[in-house]
Amino acid sequence: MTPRSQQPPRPCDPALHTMMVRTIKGLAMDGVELAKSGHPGMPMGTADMATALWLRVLVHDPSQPKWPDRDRFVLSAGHGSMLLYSLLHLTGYDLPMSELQRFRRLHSRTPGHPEFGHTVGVECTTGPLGSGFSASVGLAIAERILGARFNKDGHTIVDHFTYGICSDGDLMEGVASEAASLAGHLGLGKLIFLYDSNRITIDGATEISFTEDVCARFAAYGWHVQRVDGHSPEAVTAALTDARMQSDQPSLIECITTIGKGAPNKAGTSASHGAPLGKAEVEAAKAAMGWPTEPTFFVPDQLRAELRTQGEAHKQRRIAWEQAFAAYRTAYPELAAEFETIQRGEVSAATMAALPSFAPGTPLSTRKANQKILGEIMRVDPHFVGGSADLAESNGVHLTGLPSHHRSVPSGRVIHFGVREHAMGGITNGLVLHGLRAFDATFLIFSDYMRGAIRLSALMGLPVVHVFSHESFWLGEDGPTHQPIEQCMSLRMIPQLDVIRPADARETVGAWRHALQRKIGDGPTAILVTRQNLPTLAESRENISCGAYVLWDPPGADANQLDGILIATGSEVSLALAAAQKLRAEGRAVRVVSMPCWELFERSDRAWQDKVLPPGIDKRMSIEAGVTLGWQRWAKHNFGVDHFGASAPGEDVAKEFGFTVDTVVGRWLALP
Ligand SMILES: Cc1ncc(C[n+]2csc(CCOP(=O)(O)OP(=O)(O)O)c2C)c(N)n1
Ligand SMILES: [Mg+2]
Repeated sequence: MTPRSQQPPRPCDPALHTMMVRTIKGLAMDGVELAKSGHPGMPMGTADMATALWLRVLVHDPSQPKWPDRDRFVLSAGHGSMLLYSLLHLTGYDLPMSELQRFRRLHSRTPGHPEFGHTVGVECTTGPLGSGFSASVGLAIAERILGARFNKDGHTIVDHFTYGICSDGDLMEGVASEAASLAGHLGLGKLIFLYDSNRITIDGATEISFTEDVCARFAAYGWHVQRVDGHSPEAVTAALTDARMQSDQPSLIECITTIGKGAPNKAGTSASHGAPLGKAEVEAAKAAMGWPTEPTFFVPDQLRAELRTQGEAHKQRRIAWEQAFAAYRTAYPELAAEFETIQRGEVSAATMAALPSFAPGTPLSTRKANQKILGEIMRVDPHFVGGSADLAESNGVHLTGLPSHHRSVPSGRVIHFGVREHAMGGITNGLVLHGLRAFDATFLIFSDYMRGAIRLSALMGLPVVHVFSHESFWLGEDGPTHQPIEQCMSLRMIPQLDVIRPADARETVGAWRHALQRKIGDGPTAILVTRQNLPTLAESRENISCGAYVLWDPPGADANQLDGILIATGSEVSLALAAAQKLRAEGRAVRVVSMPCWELFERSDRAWQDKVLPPGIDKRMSIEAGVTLGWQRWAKHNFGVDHFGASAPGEDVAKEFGFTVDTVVGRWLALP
């Protein structure tokens, strides 16, 4: 098969192009009008470039939306969702007209911004500007890693492009700049962005806030850049052809456009950005392009017929790939089976079996435990990829002996994200959207820098693993700028994200076991690991699927006669244990509950919850080196840190803040 980069653009009758552009404009105007909200300007301004891409270049099969070797298309400017919904509908995805007519309505498949997993053909949730751009970089890296692993002489199984459309707002965002910088460094030749350069944002013309030379900036990042008339199908197609031939540089095609093109009074102004055009303007726009006012949502029969024919050609191309894959299966049965495992989104049994065990006794930081676990996973699982934002050693994700991803090492699965936390999160989302399993890593404090991406990993239900080290003031000398106080609790507030703060090496194994078991649709896992050593406890568990468990009961004490319960997480579990043992010596029977993961405990059944925290025992104290806000859910009394940290050795800070056995014992004894 000719490499996709060499395949010429498909021929297209200019009249058909024009008809499709007008149809998209009509659908966008009518959809927004009916919904009484939405963004008509972007779809109208980009209908030309999108039509050129979808009619002439994009390789996909709407009848098999999950075909592994399809080109990916990401609408980073997610507010222009009616563009994507129109394209999906017209080209034959399972998105009927009735759904376009329910744009932005409750339970429709056409939400305000495109949502992955909700609408067929949507490759990535977009809307927060810049995020789709960064995820696209992840998709392109994944394609390169998979190509390096699976393609063999005479058998090209993975060979597709990642295309996107981004807007002024996308390219103003830091996350896109970070991601573009890394994409340029990596030389991702199969990543191509069309930039809708309409020089309009919500507040007006970009001259009020965005006047740099974007092409020069991207050229400096190492991108191949072109500037074309975004309303010329020939110019856009030629630029796409040129871009596809740049095998060692990602491409930005700045398309000069007019927002709301076709709206006689509102085109070229921010008035067309984010509100219905209004009946009169829609009628005038339709009249100007020779379009009927009624019926609304008009699609010419001829366009439908043409697109059906094209759909058939797409299908044939996909079938040819299936045949190539069948030959591949004969030649490389093991690799073919592996490829299919990835498509199913499964983690192999071999990977689960590779998780190490830790014997009680030797003190070990949980980041070091993490390093050992991750090393084993990466060694046995060729689909596991990831890296850190310049903190590999510190985060416990430094993996010796594994090559780093680089333009000259496309098979490398260790990614050096550089100091780019937000893009790291977005790129990792893209890697997982492509079917790989992926982790990223930084200090917990900098999870704030990547929160937008973490939230999207949760919203998309992606089983990303976020490794966060240096997870409390115990990190010590770096001081309050680096000591997380509110981060752990604030991550717990994100739905679908499971936050695990393991007590020791054994619970860290449990954290990974859980993270690996999550699938697309379930959501991400954040694993919070320590800088400092912790005792590896004989009482802890390697299976934490219940979220919390009784770590220790005073020997001989009747469960119904307990004085109370200490509930702790992470590094405070061993502290709570020592305090409870001391209290026992003073005649108090205090249970210790380790609660590494709130979310899992909440999802466990009621009987288990009551067993761990019997409703009759309400003298409970939580201990966690972070804010206490929220702990009232589990314990009447709460011990934590409700102020910023301090720069000093960790032990000294702990003493200052009262995280010592004696202080905890004293606090317990002082409880009412
Ligand atoms: C991170 C983020 N900040 C703010 C917004 C709100 N917002 C939506 S579109 C937009 C800017 C619109 O300008 P542009 O991206 O050029 O799109 P156009 O108006 O040209 O369609 C803004 C600020 C957002 N979606 N995401
Ligand atoms: Mg704009």
